[in-house]
Amino acid sequence: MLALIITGIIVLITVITVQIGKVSELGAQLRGVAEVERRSNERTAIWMVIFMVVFLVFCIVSAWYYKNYMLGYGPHDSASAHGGKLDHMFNVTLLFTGIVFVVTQIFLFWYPYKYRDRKGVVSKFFTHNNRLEAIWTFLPSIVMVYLVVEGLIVWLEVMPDVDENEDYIEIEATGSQFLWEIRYPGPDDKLGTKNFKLIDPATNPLGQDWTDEKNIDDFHAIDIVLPVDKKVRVRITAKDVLHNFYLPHFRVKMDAIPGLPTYFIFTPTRTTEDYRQGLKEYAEYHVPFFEDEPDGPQKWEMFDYELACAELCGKGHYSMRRLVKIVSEEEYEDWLGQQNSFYLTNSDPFKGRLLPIEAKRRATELLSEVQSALKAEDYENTIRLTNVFFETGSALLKDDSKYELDNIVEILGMFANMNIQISGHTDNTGDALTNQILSEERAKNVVKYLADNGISSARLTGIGMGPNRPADTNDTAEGRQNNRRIEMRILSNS
Ligand SMILES: [Cu+2]
Repeated sequence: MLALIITGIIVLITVITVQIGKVSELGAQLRGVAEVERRSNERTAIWMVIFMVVFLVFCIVSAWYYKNYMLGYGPHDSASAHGGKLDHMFNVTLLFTGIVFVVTQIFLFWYPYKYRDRKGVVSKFFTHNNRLEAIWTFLPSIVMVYLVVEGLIVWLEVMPDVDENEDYIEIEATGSQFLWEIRYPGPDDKLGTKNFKLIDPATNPLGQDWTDEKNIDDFHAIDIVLPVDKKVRVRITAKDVLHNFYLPHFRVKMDAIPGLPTYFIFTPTRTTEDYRQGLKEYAEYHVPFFEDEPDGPQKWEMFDYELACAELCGKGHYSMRRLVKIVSEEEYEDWLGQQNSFYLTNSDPFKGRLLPIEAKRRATELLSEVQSALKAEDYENTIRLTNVFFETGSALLKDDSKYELDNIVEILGMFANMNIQISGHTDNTGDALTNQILSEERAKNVVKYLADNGISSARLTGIGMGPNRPADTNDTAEGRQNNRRIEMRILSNS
């Protein structure tokens, strides 16, 4: 029905237009063609001027009206150290192009009016004018040179890479259809190497090379969390097609290209909370965030910085959103403390054991334990070797015990006159004699490892204590676990 009515209206309008055309044709015949043409020219010329005025007023008023929606205006202040410079560049460019736009529009419509067909008035023709040539060559060149030079200066300020010894945080963003994977370097502050051949969507989505120690503590994050006022270098890459790493509030935008890592360096200068307080000043942020919850939180309270993909990368392109949270240094440290290494949580063959990278830290710890044991009277302090592991029910050392044992070898090298005793302990479950033998064998194997690694056997004693010296209760699983242990005691150091 509606289609029928619309068709009817269109037919009617066509008929009316044709009829009006016929009437004016008849009128023209009556008044004379020349007169009709003159009137038509006059009308068109006036309409051109009217259109120009309305159009320019519309452009300027709408730009002014919508300015708070543009980056760099109203609530959309830059939240990064370099952002202001880019905003300034955009404004300078807008100023020049704006002037050129307005002036050309005026000329475009004013001249058809001024030089409309009038009786007895003839246009002036000239073939060449040096002054005009000079003006329209030099003026644009000066403006262009200014824009290019200023642009280059800003580029050189914003884009240089970080210095090796500078204080900065490096994170990595990998784009893929359709999500951003964010990787942090973990406690060692270093991102591990990757190899695309190692990518396994389930267990190793980024293709991290687990033989690189730097990878062990790297963690993956859902949101980007960063401390305020700290330089950040983002490694940007992609796994499938072209994406674009875009942080509008920080004026950060860089292509993510498969096989060609790019980067962007920026310093966030305003925390999320601070930015929210800024938005609070604007009426358009004083509306409910959820339309159906008039008493719910307001728009400014719910604001979050965001990461988007600014490359039309496929059907799910819109879903590549991640939140960016800028927090204080303390909040950042807190958050870091809650993150778990991807390796440990997803593909950990060490499960709860010492990792090579932690073993290094343990070396310092062990050394300080030895030093405080040396200070104690009669070397009373025994040192528990928490990272010596055996196969279940066996005296066979596990491979990953070597880190702790190598640390002891090193310490015995440092204290060349130190003699030690290694004792094995068990819990009280099972047969007492078996336990006694097991503890002896375990202590012996530790001693053997140390001797095999260059420590004179004269400096080493190994004894088995069985369950006779419990360190904890034997009534709980945890207590028994504590009782099954290897200890080291310093016998002499002279
Ligand atoms: Cu994308």
